[in-house]
Amino acid sequence: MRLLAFILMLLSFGSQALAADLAVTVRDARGAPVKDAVVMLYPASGTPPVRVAGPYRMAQHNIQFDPFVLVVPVGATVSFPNLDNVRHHVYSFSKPHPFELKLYGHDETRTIVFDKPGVIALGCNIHDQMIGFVRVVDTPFAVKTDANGLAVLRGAPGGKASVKVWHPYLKGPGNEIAMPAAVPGSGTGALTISVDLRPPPDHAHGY
Ligand SMILES: [Cu+2]
Repeated sequence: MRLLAFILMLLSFGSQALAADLAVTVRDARGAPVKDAVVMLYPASGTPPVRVAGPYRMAQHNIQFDPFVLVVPVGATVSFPNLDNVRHHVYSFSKPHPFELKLYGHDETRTIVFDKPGVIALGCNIHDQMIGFVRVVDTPFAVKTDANGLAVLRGAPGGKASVKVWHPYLKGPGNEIAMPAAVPGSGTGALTISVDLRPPPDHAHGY
């Protein structure tokens, strides 16, 4: 019994020592924080499967998509509730999952299952100023930056990794950049990434 307890203690110590957090700050070329960037971590030792939990929701509210960027794991079911008193007609031409939700009104909702990783750019046929994105990720370590440009990836295995940063207006192939990173064996590591952004597109012409 004592031996078992000892082994369990070792195991729990071991798993704690091997996982850590990585605090990633994303800044633009002028050093200002970049919000709504999606930071994704891929451990060199292998990426664990994503966990689909939810609920995942992309609302239409005040004639805008809310949130502007939604991060979901591959396989997620996303609802698109209309909280406005006007009708919306949500669509996407994006390759991973083109779709169209024909005109629907207040308090109605529709759901879509996103079964491939990638970027889903959203628009509304009625309101050109409505722009939103669903970033479908294939790693459990993916977080959107907050107003301070900060995304904390929690419980990642220590060791070498690759970090990708995506933002809808980031200059780079697929609006994304990738770089090597190291996750510490315990505690919290820190990484600052600088990105170049394009100005947002002219909303009057849609996306
Ligand atoms: Cu609309």
